[in-house]
Amino acid sequence: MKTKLFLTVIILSLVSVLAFAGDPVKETEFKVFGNCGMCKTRIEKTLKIPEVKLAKWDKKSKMLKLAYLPGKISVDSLQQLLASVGHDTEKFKAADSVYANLPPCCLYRGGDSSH
Ligand SMILES: [Cu+2]
Repeated sequence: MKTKLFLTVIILSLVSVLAFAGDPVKETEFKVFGNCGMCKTRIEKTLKIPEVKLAKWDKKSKMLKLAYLPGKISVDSLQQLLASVGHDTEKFKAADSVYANLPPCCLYRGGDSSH
């Protein structure tokens, strides 16, 4: 009786440890609009969070390569995070007020500015 309870406890704790250790890392990539090396730094710095294991943005292709924990954060949240620091994605646009505060070299929208 006692042994059975003990075994159950062991099994349950093993299961939870495995579930934790097995938190899967998923790789993905999506487009993030930006211009220069400063954009790269900003984009990659913004994603220095525990839920993201790797973030690499390519200036030429504008593609962001990501390794993240889908159990902890969604791609939408990550894209919203980037929009919140001024970088459009195909799904989320940065607020004009945030975009306007970027350094001139980072203004990637070109042509559609109102000044
Ligand atoms: Cu820039």
